[in-house]
This record gives sequence, structure tokens and C-alpha cells, in this order.
Amino acid sequence: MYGNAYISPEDTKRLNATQEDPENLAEFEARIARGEKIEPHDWMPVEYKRQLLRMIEQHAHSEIVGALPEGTWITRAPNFRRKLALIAKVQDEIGHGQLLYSAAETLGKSREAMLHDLLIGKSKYSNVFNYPAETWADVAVIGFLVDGAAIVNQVINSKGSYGPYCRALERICYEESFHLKQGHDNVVYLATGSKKQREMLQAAINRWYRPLLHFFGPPDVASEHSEKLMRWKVKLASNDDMRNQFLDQYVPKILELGLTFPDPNLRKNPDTGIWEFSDPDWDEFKRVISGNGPCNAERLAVRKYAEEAGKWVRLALTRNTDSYVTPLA
Ligand code: BYC
Repeated sequence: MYGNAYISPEDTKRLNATQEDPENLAEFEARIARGEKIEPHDWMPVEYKRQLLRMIEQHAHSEIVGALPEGTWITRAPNFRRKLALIAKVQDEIGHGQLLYSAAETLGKSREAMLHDLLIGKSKYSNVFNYPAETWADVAVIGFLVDGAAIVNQVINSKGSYGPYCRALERICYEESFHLKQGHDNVVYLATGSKKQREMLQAAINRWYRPLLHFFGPPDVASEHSEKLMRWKVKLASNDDMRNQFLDQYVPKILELGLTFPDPNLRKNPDTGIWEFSDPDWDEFKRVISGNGPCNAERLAVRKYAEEAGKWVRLALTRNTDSYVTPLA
């Protein structure tokens, strides 16, 4: 029912063998070292395929679930211009999901199977989307800081080794850069507005600070996949490096607006150039990514509803396609 198993019988044989064919593996790694892109029909280690699929699939889910917190504000946007911009942004995020599902499908797992795994809670998606957007200021902070964090991650990953993922990321980054302008404009507007608007913005920054630190994944010492992913250039920077780049770019931008972060220990060490911060509570991160955050159940319920409510469209499309006679036949 749920399409291709993504580990083929041939893959399974290779998995059961003690190791990949050394010649194939050496040639594969040499291609990556030369900066060549790996394409869907090229030989690749089973573990490379498995890791890529895991990561791209999670990324695709993050886009379509990520549209939900901001989406709740479309009907409540403060004016027409903001509403138009938000509708366009949310639509873009769903489009990013489409691109990424297509990239993941090149690895042999069907979109239906991926959505099924999301809906039964088997697949992960980004921690940040399991928190509520309580006020309009949360929309501003998501647009500026969550999109900003995503750009740091995606610009780096777009230089990676798997062609379809990199091409999807390049296109996504163009659109995200525009989202960033929308988020920045929104943040600056609130920061320079009334006392109430500034307080609302500060409260939203306080809420998103820790989830944003979690966004880049566990510290390098605890990251189980980084080593392999970096060896095969799927990831080109470690979780800690990406987190540091994000803090380097965005902390000054928030501070210069006269706003603060809720962490007395947040500072750039002048000797190492590395940002230091208090323990962001990695237990909370684990709880959230394993399905027990404040909004996990609500997010999946909305996605399930969308699947059910959209069933007739998919059916209608399939029937039309089946009975469609091309005029040129
Ligand atoms: N959230 O070994 P590690 C957007 C999991 S959407 C949840 O370090 P890895 C937007 C990880 O999966 C863009 N889970 O993993 C949309 C693994 O679990 P499994 C979102 C996380 O893969 C709408 C375990 O922890 N961006 O921009 O080497 C509106 C161990 O971690 C998270 C992406 O999806 C997390 N934050 O590195 C606005 C980026 N972090 O699979 C904006 C693509 C870790 O063993 N992904 N885990 O069960 C990546 O770049 C990498 O997967 C990560 C983690 C850097 C996130």
C-alpha cells in the first residue's frame, strides 16, 4: 500500500554482507573528495542512502509541519499587507516540502510512505515546530530567527554531495532569504513600536531562545550521525559549528535593537571566537523530538485532518489521469 520499500532486496544483501565492496566504496569516496555530485542512479553505500533519506525526509516533514505555527496567524494578521506576506510565506514552506519529498523519493521511498511514517509518529521533524506561536510577535521571531537559523543550515548543506538535495536546497535558500526580510521587517516594526509591542517581542524572543539553540541538533559530542554525514559531505559543518555561526550572525542583530536574550551566560569568548551559553536543557530537546513537546499532538492532528480532507482531491486527480485521453494520441 505504501509504495516502494526504500531499502531494496539488493540493498538488503549488501547490508547483510560485512561491508560494502571496497572498490566501489573507494571510487565513491574519491568522487566526493573531488567535489562531484552523487546522482540517484549512481552507486552509493547503503548507509549513505539510509542517512540521506532519513535527513531529507525529516527536513521535508519540517517544512510542512513548520507551516502550521505561523499558519494559525493568517486569519489574525494585523493588517492586509502582513496577511498577504504571511500567506505567501506559508505557501512557500509547503512548496519546500514538495521539493524535498521529490528529492527524498529519488532514494526509493514513496511520498505516501513518508507521510504515513510522519502521521504515525515514526518520523521526526524539527523540534522548533512543536511550540505554539502565542502572539503576533512569535510570527515575527519565527520569520527572522527560525528562518535565519534554517538559512545557516541550508546554505551549508546545499554545498553537499547529493545532487537532488543540494539543488532543492539552493532554490529553497532563495525563498528563505526573502522570508528573512519579511521576518526582519516585522521584528524591527515591533521593536520600534509602542512599549506593549516591544514587550510582546521580547517575550517571544525569550520563548524561542532555547528551541533555537536546540534547532541545530545535540552538541557534537552527542551527535550520533555527524561523523558519517560529514565524511560523506552530506553535512559540511557540525551541529556546534552551525549553532555558532547562527549566534554570530543573529545575536548582534537582536542586541542592536535594544532587545536581550534570557541567558546571562550568553557571550562570545574573545579568545576562542566561540559563543558560550547556559545549558539549554537537552532533556527538553529529547522530550520534544520524541513526541512529547507542547504541540506535537496538535501538529500531527492537523496533518492527519489535512490528509483526510484532501483525499477526494487525490482521488479525483487519479481518476482524471486514468481516463484522460491526450488530444494528440
Ligand atoms: N529537531 O546525530 P544528530 C524551516 C535528531 S524547516 C528534531 O546530530 P543529524 C521552516 C536527529 O534527527 C527546516 N530532531 O542528527 C519551515 C537524530 O534522530 P534520529 C528544518 C533533531 O541528522 C517552516 C538525533 O536527533 N531544517 O526552515 O546528524 C517555517 C541525533 O542528532 C533535531 C532541517 O530539517 C531537531 N532540531 O543532525 C519556517 C535541516 N536535531 O534521526 C522555517 C536538515 C537533531 O537518529 N537537517 N535531531 O532518530 C539537518 O541539517 C540535520 O539533520 C540536523 C541534525 C543538523 C538537524
